[in-house]
Amino acid sequence: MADGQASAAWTLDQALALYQLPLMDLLYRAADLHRQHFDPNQVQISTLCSIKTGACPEDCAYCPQSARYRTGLKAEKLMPLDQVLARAASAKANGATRFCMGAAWRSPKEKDLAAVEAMVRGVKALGLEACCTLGMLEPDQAKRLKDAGLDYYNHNLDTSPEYYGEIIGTRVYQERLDTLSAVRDAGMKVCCGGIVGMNETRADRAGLLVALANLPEPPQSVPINQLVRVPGTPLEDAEALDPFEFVRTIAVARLLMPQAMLRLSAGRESMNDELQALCFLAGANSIFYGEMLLTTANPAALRDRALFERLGLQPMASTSG
Ligand code: SAM
Ligand code: DTB
Ligand code: SF4
Repeated sequence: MADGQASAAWTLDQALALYQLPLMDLLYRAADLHRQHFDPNQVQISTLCSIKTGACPEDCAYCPQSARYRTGLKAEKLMPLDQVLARAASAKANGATRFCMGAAWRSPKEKDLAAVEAMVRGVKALGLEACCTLGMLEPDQAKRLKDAGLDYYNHNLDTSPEYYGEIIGTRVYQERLDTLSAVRDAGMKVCCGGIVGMNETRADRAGLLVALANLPEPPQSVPINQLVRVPGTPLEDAEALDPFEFVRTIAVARLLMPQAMLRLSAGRESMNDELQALCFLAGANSIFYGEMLLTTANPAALRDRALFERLGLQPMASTSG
């Protein structure tokens, strides 16, 4: 560990034992630990922008942007700089503190990276935190993004090492770990999480959380996505996850990674306010805000504002984590 205090690695059995607790005990423990590290009434707000949409060569079974599946998505070229910055300005005006730019690439090409560097500089000049998710990165590419001012890089493990091969065939788990090392070594904050609701077992969900918690440093930001079942993708008919199992996943993530920002990511559109409130109680403290995720719907800003009002939640000013 960076502070010299070796912390024991989490085991799958430990994570599964937490999952198996009575829900009230699990929630109580997660909420208690959450309060030791965060103000439980503050939620960080990020807005997503798809800077390059669709026609992706990868085969991720959940993804509407893969060129291999007929999802009816219209592919678009890289968004011009002025349009990206107009989106960022509007995200800021609506209360977001972080602007996350996503591109449907396996990895960025040279000319793409130069364009993204300019976007990062522009977003930073607006006074926003900047995050990118562009696929795999080489160490020199990570350094360039860091030099441009990028705060966070999002690259997910997506699922357990054991289940991974059922979901993605075009890149292996180790390549994901290598990208995360490049991001960490460049001095950027790591945003890394996964997806649940892909017909995986509880052991896979626990395995994902253990893999995240046991990275050389736990990620500063952990997005937990519930699969958005997009027609045309191989997972369009995946079995819906029990909402309490989703809440358990948030709680176990909080217990394994006490200091991480834990983001309630994709899937909120299909969650009611009561379920989201339970997720905040279990330790979620970050959301994507704005009508769209990358290509699918997110709750309307008006609905989220009403939710914050109902729950007495405040948007977080800015974060260090
Ligand atoms: N192409 C880059 C990559 O895969 O690293 C960046 C963009 S990719 C869309 C970012 C993440 O979005 C994926 O790793 C996955 O976790 C999430 N995602 C994509 N489609 C999703 C879906 N249908 N439901 C939930 N999460 C999804
Ligand atoms: C993450 O873990 N979830 C976000 C963000 N990182 C880039 C993306 C969710 C995408 C959901 C499907 C879509 O809208 O295309
Ligand atoms: Fe491409 Fe990323 Fe979608 Fe995989 S998740 S198909 S890499 S856009």
